[in-house]
Amino acid sequence: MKRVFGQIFGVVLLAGLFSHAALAQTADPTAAANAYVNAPHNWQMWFPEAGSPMQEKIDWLMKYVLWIMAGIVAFVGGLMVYVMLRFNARANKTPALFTHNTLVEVIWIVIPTLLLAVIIVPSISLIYYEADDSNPYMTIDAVGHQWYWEYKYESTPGLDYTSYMIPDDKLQPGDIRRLTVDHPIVVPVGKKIKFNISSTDVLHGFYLPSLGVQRYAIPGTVVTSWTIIPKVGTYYGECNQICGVNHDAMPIEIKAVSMDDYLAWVKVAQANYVMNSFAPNLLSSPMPVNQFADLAVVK
Ligand SMILES: [Cu+2]
Repeated sequence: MKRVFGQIFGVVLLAGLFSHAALAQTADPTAAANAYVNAPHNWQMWFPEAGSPMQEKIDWLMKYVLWIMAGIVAFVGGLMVYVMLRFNARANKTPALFTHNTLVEVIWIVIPTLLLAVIIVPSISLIYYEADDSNPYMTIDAVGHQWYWEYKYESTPGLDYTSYMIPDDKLQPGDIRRLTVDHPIVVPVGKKIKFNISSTDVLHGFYLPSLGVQRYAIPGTVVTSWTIIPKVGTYYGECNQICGVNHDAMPIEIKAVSMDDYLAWVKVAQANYVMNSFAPNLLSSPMPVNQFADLAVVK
């Protein structure tokens, strides 16, 4: 009897393993990214958790300047209270008549200058760090449309698709209202990703707060930014330029996955939703890369 049970158990176990293997083959390659979700939450009081080295540096600079500012506010506030109590008319029946004090004047010029110097050095180095989009592993064109995003993978010919927000009545369990999209950006973890940001109609904003990316999407020109995402997960952003009536309906969802999952996703994406457009005629028009080039020649 025990042997029969053992055989049945073995068969069930094997069947389970095979069905799991079959499932794994058809599963969404980006599913692992759902384990860690970096999205805004209720009563959030601070920046989102940094998801990239750029946002870590921005976080650091923000706190560094905040502490300097808090020190200045405390010092100046305390000084004002002291002056009001110590040097008011009631406490000084016969006022002093001097108008200058060289030492005090030197101090109130030198100390603020030093403060500006200790702020400007890390600020400028961060600006240079942000601007350095050289040697990316891959480049993605992010094109703003009224009102959705289009993503084009320059390294993967033909991989060019649209990304629409999931409307409230179509949300699935686990989706985030006003942030989850039908086709997110998918990138490999730990690789430098460059974004070429543009627009086909009006000003949009390519804004990924947890990655430290914020750039205008401007019709007729290309603005670049970049990111490295070290941790597998899903990150969210939004268009943050008022771009029309559905401005709130063009969020950005970006999934960072392992290189294997990324390559598997590229195959799935190429097969399933290359140019998955709801508005094919809009997308088939070529992007105006530099519509003002002729003007430059006239000048
Ligand atoms: Cu927009």
